[in-house]
Amino acid sequence: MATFFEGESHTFSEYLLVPGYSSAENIPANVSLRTPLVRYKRGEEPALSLNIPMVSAIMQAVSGPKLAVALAQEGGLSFIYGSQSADDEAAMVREVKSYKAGFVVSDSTLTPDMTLGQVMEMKERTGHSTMPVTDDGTSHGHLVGIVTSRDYRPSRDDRAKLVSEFMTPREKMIVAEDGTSLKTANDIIWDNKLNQLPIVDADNRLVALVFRKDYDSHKSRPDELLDQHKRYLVGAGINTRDYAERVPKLVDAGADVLCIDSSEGFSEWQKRTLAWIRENYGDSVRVGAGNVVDAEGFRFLADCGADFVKVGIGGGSICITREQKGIGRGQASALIDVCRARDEYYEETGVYVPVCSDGGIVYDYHMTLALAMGADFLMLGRYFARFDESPTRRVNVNGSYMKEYWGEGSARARNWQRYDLGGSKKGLSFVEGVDSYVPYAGPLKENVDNSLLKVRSTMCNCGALDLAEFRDKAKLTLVSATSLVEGGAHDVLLKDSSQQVNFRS
Ligand code: RVP
Repeated sequence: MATFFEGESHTFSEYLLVPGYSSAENIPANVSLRTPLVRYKRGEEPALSLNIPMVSAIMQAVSGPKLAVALAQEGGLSFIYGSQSADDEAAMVREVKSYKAGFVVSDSTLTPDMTLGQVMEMKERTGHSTMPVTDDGTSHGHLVGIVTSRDYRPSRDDRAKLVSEFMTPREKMIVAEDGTSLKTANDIIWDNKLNQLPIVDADNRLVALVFRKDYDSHKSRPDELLDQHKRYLVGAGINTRDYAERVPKLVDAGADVLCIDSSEGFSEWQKRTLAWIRENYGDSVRVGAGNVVDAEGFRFLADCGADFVKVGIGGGSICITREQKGIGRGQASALIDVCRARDEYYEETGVYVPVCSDGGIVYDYHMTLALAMGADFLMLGRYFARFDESPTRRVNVNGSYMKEYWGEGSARARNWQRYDLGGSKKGLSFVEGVDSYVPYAGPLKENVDNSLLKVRSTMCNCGALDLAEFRDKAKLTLVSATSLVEGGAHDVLLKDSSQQVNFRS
């Protein structure tokens, strides 16, 4: 006879927090969101912690170097996607580790023979109006000029006009040499009333741009997540197939933590992967595993040596695993079960193995609920895909800006290793994810600040000043389908019709 879990499996929207006593101390500014990233023994400090409980999903449409930098600046961490060659993934890790705050590698570079029409299309796609011009159109080509929105008039100029006709040519530009400090670069910007300063090497190759508007923001980043050499922390996804080739390359590139990226982690393949890493690197390489949805799966991976365990099957916004295969579990029930197992494991062994809630976060309050239910940190895909820094295109769909977002199990990503169950057959036999659009939401920083302010504020309502205290004090209640209606605006005619759009954010 099969095992039947008691009760239904629930998701975040079916729960609410009941406030506790808040003292005068309980103000958002006093709340710490610092949280362990990897396992540690009782009485010891974890080798790696996050300053905010957010990591970005191991997905092509989410975690590239740009998002990794932006998130580390806020105190979180990205896992660079593994569904690319090991060399390409390692190059992305290197890009994050070599990033110098304030020096931006151009993602909107032109060639002199491009047209104004192409300039406008690139501006629409990237949202950037400052575009250096290089001989080969790459971000490190020989610098020949620069285009800003002051160089053309979209309403009057011919869209066939060439960049070489309206750019500011190199000889009229002020640039600085590679090696210039951020402080000096900013002095040059101020002294010459510039908006940006290109940095070039001795061979006149473009290295980076320094922007005037970035200066202030670089001065105030209290939570940024840095290693001992003051470089940003970054993670990387691996799979259970090519780890012997991939892991050394990622470690060599400087990845701070790895994570086995799999839709279902309660398997011999994960055990073998973890064992191989321990044999070859001991504890010097940190690696998370998953995904699981119950206590049994958690204990298996914890015993195999996983540094953290990821929870969630089928709850991702782009995921159709439950429909395709009939496996999974409501994210809240899975998380509660696994967090209980983590606490029991800690009691028994004195080893704390952090739990990551992966997928299914739609509203900001879902983050708060997941943390209250016991998650040490959250992995988010859809949330980050909406921001400027995600690697996908921004497109206009019926008058609204959208970003593309596709699942790793979609035909587009072709990440068969994530869904692989061994055997000689390689490739996706059926899809477990979709290709979609999500509403564009602007810069990461503003959104993360806003979401976490809500988390902090709710923690204060529950009388908690850190995440461990929050877990202990949280009181949660299931809500009925009828009271869900009561929770939104109801029985009024909204004046602002935009509040009635169906997209949830
Ligand atoms: P969400 O944040 O709800 O968009 O979910 C992101 C998560 O969905 C990922 O971290 C991953 O676990 C899962 N995923 C990624 N691709 C797919 C798929 O194609 N089925 N699912």
